[in-house]
Amino acid sequence: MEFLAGPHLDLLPNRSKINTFHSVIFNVPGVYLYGCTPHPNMGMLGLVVVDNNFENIADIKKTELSPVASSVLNNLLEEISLNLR
Ligand SMILES: [Cu+2]
Repeated sequence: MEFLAGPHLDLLPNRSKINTFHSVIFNVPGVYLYGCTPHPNMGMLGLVVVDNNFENIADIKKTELSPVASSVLNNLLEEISLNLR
């Protein structure tokens, strides 16, 4: 996996190795978008919300993705906004 967007991506480790356990400690609050390294544009994406902080959500929405991946991202964003209510 690799991070596609998020606050201070420079502070996070590089993409994971395939079939290897990968752990990340998030020190900066915010929303992080990650994708399966070979297939982010097929929509294999996920979001991590650290410290319930959504300040950078506009940047996440601006991430350039394929039409399929954009639609998956929109669904994920919808889900986290439903969970906020
Ligand atoms: Cu994949």
